[in-house]
Amino acid sequence: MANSRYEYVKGFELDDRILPNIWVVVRIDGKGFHKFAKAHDFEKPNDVNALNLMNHAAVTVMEEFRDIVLSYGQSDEYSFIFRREADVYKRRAAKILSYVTSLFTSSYVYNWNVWFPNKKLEYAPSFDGRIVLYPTDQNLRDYLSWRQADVHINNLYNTVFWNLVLKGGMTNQQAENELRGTFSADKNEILFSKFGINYNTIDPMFRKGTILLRKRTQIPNLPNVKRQLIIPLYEDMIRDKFWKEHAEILGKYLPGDHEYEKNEDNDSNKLPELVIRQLEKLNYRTDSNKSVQVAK
Ligand SMILES: Nc1nc2c(ncn2[C@@H]2O[C@H](COP(=O)(O)OP(=O)(O)OP(=O)(O)O)[C@@H](O)[C@H]2O)c(=O)[nH]1
Ligand SMILES: [Mg+2]
Repeated sequence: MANSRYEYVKGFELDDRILPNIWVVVRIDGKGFHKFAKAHDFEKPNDVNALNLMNHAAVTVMEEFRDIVLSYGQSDEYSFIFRREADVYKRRAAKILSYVTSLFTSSYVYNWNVWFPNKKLEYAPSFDGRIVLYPTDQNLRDYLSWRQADVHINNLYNTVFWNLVLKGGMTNQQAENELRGTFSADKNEILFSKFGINYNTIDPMFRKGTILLRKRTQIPNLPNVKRQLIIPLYEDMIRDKFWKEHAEILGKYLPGDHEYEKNEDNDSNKLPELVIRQLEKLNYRTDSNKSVQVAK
C-alpha cells in the first residue's frame, strides 16, 4: 500500500552515511574468547589452526568486499581497512559493520571443520564490531602500528608465561609474579636462558600477526600465470619499508605484484594453505605436497 498512514515511521531511520574521503576501519573481536579458547582446548599461547581459521574468515570478507585494501589479524581480532573512495552500500555505517561482522562470523563457523577436522564446535561463537574513521594516512599507519605493537607486547608476555607454566612447572600465580615489572629484554633473557628459545625464531604469524593483501601473484609451477589472490604476510608495518614495498595501499589502489619462490629442496613450492584453497577454487589442482600442478 503506497503512502499508508504508517509510512511516517520510515523517517525515524537516520542517515548514517560515513564521511567521504576518509579511511574506514572495521574491527571485529571475539566475544569471551578466553572461555571459547578453553572450551576448545586451543594451544597456548598460540593455536596455529585457530589463527588460520580467523585468517580464512577474513579472506571470505575480503573476497566479498573488494574495497578492503588490507586486513590485519591477531588473537581473536581482525581489522579491515576500506580505501578512502569505497562506495560500498553508499557508505552506510550500519550496513557495512553488520555485514562484515556477520559474514566473518558465519565463515568462521562454516570453515571450522577445515581447520579442526577432529574437534566439535561446542557452541556458537560471536564477534563484536566497530567502525573507526581515520582522516590521514599517518593516522591509519599509527592505528596499524598500535595493533602490531600490541601483538608484540602480548605475545612476548604470553610466550614466556606459558613456558614458565607448561615447561617450568610454575603455577599461573608464580609465573605472574616472576614477570611482574620485567622489560622486553628480561623476558627475552628468561626465554633464552631457561628454555633455549630465541624469540626471533618463533613463527612470524605469532610475533607479527597476519596481514592480508590482494596481490597479482606469480605461482612458480605456473610460469605464465598471474592470479589475483589474497595473500598472507607477516611483515613489520611499523617501519617505512612495508609502506614502500606495498605502495598501492596508500597510493592509487591497484593490487601490487607478489611472487612465490620455488622451494630449493624439492623443486615444488610450498604455498600457504590459505593460498592453496583460493587456487583450488579457481580449479587449479594441487598434489599431496601442496605444490600446484599445471593449470586447470
Ligand atoms: N589458548 C589460546 N587462547 C587464545 C588464542 N587466541 C586468543 N585466545 C584467547 O582469547 C583472548 C582474547 O582476548 P580478549 O578479546 O581481550 O578477551 P575475551 O575473553 O575475548 O573478552 P572480550 O573480547 O571482552 O569479550 C585471549 O586473552 C586468550 O584467552 C590462542 O591462539 N590460543
Ligand atoms: Mg575478545
